Amino acid sequence: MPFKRPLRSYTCDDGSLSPSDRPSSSRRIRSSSPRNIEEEKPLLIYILPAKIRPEAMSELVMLVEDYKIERVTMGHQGRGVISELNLQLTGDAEKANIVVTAIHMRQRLERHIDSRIAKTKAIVTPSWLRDSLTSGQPLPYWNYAAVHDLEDETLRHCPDAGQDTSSSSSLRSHSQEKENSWRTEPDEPIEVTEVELLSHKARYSCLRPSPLVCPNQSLVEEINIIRRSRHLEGEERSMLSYSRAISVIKAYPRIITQRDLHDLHELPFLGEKLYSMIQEFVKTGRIAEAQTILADSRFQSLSAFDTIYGIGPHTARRLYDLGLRTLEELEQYYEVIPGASNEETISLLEESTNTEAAVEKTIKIGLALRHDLSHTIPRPEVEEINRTVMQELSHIQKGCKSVIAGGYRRGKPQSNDVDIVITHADWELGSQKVKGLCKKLVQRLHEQGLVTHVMHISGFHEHNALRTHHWDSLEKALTVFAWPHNSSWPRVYRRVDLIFAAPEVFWTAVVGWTGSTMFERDLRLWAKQQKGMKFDSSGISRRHDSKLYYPRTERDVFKVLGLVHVHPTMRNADA
Ligand code: DCP
Ligand code: MG
Repeated sequence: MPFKRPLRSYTCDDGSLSPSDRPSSSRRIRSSSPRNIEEEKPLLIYILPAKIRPEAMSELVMLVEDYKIERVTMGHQGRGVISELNLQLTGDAEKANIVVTAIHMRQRLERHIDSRIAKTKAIVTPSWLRDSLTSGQPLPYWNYAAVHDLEDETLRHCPDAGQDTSSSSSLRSHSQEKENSWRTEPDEPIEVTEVELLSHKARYSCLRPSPLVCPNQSLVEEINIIRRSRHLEGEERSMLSYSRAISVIKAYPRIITQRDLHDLHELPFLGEKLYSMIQEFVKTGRIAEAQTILADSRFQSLSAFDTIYGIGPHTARRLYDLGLRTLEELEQYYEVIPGASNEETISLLEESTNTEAAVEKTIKIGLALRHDLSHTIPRPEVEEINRTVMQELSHIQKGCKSVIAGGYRRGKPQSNDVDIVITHADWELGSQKVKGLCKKLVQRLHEQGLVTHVMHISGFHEHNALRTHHWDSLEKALTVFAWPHNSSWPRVYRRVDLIFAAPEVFWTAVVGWTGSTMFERDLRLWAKQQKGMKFDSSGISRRHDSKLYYPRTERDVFKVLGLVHVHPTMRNADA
């Protein structure tokens, strides 16, 4: 959990920062070479508070302080080998070797730090600090330069102590660093000017701003009941009409009242039926059809079955037709003991098939773990799962990067699962380096007791410009994760998806896995109908000659598709 404390309490007389009290640390110090810690000069870190939320600021400070305490304790207890990462916080930017900042614009930075001083420092993102602390060494700066205009200066200050993320341990040539520098920092602020370029009247949801909670959220939720019912009954066309209507209402900028009803005719996808439902809702606060559906026992059973991982509407209806009505009856039918899943997992490391036996195995796991899997995951735990997974991955392959995609990236306070998109930082060689990593990582996480089940695992297939289905072709594993018994997190089973992408399709993978589902559907449709292109998580290509595009940033993905960049938190085009 981030620590909420006033930052003043960290400031000492000499301008350095130190905490007034010290929470127990759960971080691991990586050992490297023996050294006398007393003789060492620390790297001085200045964390610029501007644009960093107070909770995040406190968390960063605590991470450094925890790390320092553990490191010193190890040294004094004569445990011999200690980490080479020796950091000291300072409250004085001028004294610092490294400035950690969430600011990306030079002019903005210079409002806080004099330009002559800024030029003499390495200016890096908060991720550099987190990742260096996780790996126990000062990482090279090339993926972490915070301010593009000061990148040259930052790279000049790169510590050669940092272990190279490629096969060589020395620093790469400057031009190569520049070539390889692309950001994985997802915490960009919302650009108001970009939001203004979007329109709630647009036909594609990738051209509309869709916040997580919209002014008409209760109307959206009422319509969503009808949408879900159509989905459960296999009425896909009707379901899509409701999904489209929901996505249009999500972007409507104010509460719909009697006076607004007329304006709704200007919006796409709101036919007569939807219009009268909205009218009814505005008048009564309810939609009768939605209330009838909610009270329907068939809907209740199908909805309950559909919550189980591995059971889709088709299977739910088949089970209902067999006379099953409740989840307890399902447990008996599948001979599952709640909370205990002894299904063998490691055999699932073989590429997944859709055989009846494989599907049944998945359902049994989903059913056995349903109580845990129905609990949503708070953001700090999502972040900690990502950090843990990446730490384990660093034992197999150095230099990998990840972005947490899915609902988390769209700003959801609680997620149903964790979607982690992973690549290698080396633009040239990264694609070779990530090949086959998915299985190795899952194997390692399984050996460490962190992954208990593998629901699905699949290898890489080439992006195909003519392929019609949209399930991507990236290496991925859909797993069940659980913290060890001695962890500070409760041992609740969590669904974690691990998606591996080569550097050249990393940002398409991130966009593809950020969602929401309707936003993705419209991105694909926009690419096809308006641009003659094919978009999916595994790449962007031009249909007529299969030319492939390799965007280096998320903004580039939107640029290639001829779209204004939509901030992740404005991509909530589903209920
Ligand atoms: N996605 C997609 N098509 C798929 C699978 C995923 O477009 N076949 C995209 C859209 C989703 C995102 O990936 O928003 C992640 O999928 P999740 O099922 O994890 O959904 P969310 O992360 O959006 O929400 P949550 O996990 O909280 O339910
Ligand atoms: Mg998710």
